[in-house]
Amino acid sequence: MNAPPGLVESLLAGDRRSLARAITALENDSDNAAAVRALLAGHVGQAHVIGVTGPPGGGKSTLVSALIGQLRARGRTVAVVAVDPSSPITGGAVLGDRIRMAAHQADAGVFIRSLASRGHLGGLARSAADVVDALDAANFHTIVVETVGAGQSEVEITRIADTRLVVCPPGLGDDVQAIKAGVLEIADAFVVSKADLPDAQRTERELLAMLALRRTAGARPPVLRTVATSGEGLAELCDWIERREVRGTRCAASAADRAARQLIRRAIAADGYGRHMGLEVVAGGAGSATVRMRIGPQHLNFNGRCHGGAIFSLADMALGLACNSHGTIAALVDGNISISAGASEGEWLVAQASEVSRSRKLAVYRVDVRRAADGEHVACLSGTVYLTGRPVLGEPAAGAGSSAAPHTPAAR
Ligand SMILES: Nc1nc2c(ncn2[C@@H]2O[C@H](COP(=O)(O)OP(=O)(O)OP(=O)(O)O)[C@@H](O)[C@H]2O)c(=O)[nH]1
Ligand SMILES: [Mg+2]
Repeated sequence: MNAPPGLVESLLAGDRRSLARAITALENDSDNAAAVRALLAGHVGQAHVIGVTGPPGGGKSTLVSALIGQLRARGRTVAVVAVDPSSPITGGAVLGDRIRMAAHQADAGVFIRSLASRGHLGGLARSAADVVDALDAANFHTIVVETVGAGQSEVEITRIADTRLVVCPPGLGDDVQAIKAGVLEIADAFVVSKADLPDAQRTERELLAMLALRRTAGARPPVLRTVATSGEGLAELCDWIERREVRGTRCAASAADRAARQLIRRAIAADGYGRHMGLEVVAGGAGSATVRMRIGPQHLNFNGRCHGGAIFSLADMALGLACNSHGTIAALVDGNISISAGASEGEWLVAQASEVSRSRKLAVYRVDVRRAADGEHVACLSGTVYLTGRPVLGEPAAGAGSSAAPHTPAAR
């Protein structure tokens, strides 16, 4: 089933209601979830995803709320997903989180969403991953995923994070053995929360001792102390988080995609024809590109409709960026366009190009052009390109640690 028309486009453009609708579709795994998932796939890998896990009542939500304040003060946008496998949607913990974080609700740079149990945990981990993708595509800089507990189930969920924080409140019992081995292995940092409580020092000592035994010096994560209620230690935690800046590690092939995205951005900026036509890149990756165009008077034919040549230009630009995104010049040897619907002035058209096949010398691409407002299919361009092997405008290939280069559609 298709995604609701325009939903993903408006999510990408920053519309919060569309984001909330997309998340609901993903969470419920509704009929159009697969289509939404597919449309989001090309737009992820930019956010820094931080998993926060630890025992119930350990101070996670208070910490996350304080962290939001710190990150906002540093100009970051923040989204939070509170995952609670144990309580139903009306359960106290989830409700409590929302109230606690309510102070941030009015801030447009903050988005908070709770995910509650829908049966088995695998499903929950899956929907948490989907929701994180939606928030990533909606352009949040930092996404925090809060999970309750400290067992294998949380390890599953925090797999989607780039950075994993394990919260250890004082007084976990006799010692910190409650922090299970699996969690110890995945932690990038430990946070001794509620450090104003008397047992905090002992908890920190025990953690350090356990880490000295269980992890080699090079891989030993730091142990930080915070008092979330007063803000103590938050700046240090935030500094540590910002120093990491690991992103996109949860996305397969993200390094190639990131390089391709950079190349595409630079290529379109240097493309005179694209600028003249008002073409804008929405997203890109290795072998894919999404380009949009708002139909203006200059795009109209004598019947007052969008000129076929303008539609071809849009599709051609998406194809050109996608096939050059690997960093080597690709020359179009055969292209066919079929136009199935018209478009009028003021409407946005979106062209999505993807790689169908690729061999050493040839690659095949398909571009779908749709009307953004209702998702109506407008045109399909299929093209075969010859891979010259030469770097795009003389620069080394992307992915080989290179920078990108401009190209013109004709040079493809
Ligand atoms: N003394 C002290 N209490 C704190 C601190 N941070 C949180 N708390 C208290 O600890 C309790 C639990 O805090 P939460 O932030 O809800 O803990 P949580 O880990 O999110 O709890 P669940 O989501 O229910 O597992 C609350 O009563 C907080 O007020 C702190 O830094 N110092
Ligand atoms: Mg909580």
